Amino acid sequence: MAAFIPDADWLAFDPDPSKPGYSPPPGAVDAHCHVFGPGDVFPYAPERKYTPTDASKEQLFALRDFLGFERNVIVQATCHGADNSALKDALIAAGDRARGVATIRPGITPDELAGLNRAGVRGIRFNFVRRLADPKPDDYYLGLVDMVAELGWHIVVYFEAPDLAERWNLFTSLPTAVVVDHMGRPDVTQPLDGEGFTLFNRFLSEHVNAWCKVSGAERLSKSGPPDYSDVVPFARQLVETFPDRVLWGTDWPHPNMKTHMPDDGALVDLIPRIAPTAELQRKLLVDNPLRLYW
Ligand code: 0GY
Repeated sequence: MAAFIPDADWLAFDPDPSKPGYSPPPGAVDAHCHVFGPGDVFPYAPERKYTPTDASKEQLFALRDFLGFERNVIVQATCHGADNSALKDALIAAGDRARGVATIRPGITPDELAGLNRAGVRGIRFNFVRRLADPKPDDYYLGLVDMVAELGWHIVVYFEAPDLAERWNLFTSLPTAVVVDHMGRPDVTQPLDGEGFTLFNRFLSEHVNAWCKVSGAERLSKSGPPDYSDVVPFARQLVETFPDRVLWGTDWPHPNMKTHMPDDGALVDLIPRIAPTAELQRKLLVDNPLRLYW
């Protein structure tokens, strides 16, 4: 019997996605995905805000192969808090085919950091999304930055669009590369040149250490699957304007989806719509993630 019961409204990932029509180039990286548990081996954190269905490393690696990717960047999920054991286990099993982004707290020792580094961790994540984590004052985050910079790691930030203005000073003072999840979660019902997305573009254009993941179509879309047509112009604009600082990921196993569970094959088929040339696709899927993570 499973050690944890998933939330009553939890949507489990699609166990049988379609084969994408689009074939990623050799060396392609799925640069945003997670593992959950399994909870009987790697228990979920007591302070978690959700309890998911288990999503194992074996299932992630099978999806990677099925979709035509060679590598993964596995991001510590908030349901595991700052216990990175499941992440480390997946990274070690994947060998050179995965890198990781951890969650750390003040008081972490140099030995623990070195262990994460050996396993393949190359960054940490600050999560400002209130339904997932309790955001802290800027000083909390700044207290963790030096250790990370010394290791040559970078910082991933996950926030809702309104947080960008509020945390501007923090986000623009980080000394490492800064990678923004899911395009900073734009409101895709607004025009491309609306206030929020304009500010996000300004963040990227004024700060050459800023990167973004053009992922999360299934979360941001109001028009819905399988085309996610309303998200495409936002992602494409970022890919075309900042071709050397964009990453793409499936976001498998799609935590906290409430409207539907995406078909991962359909998500892969978005890639040529947001990165229309072979060169843009190679940068997005191969060159950029390899530069940052390998
Ligand atoms: C994502 C998004 C979500 C969850 C997490 O770490 C997490 O729990 O990132 C979300 O619910 O929006 O990118 O994985």
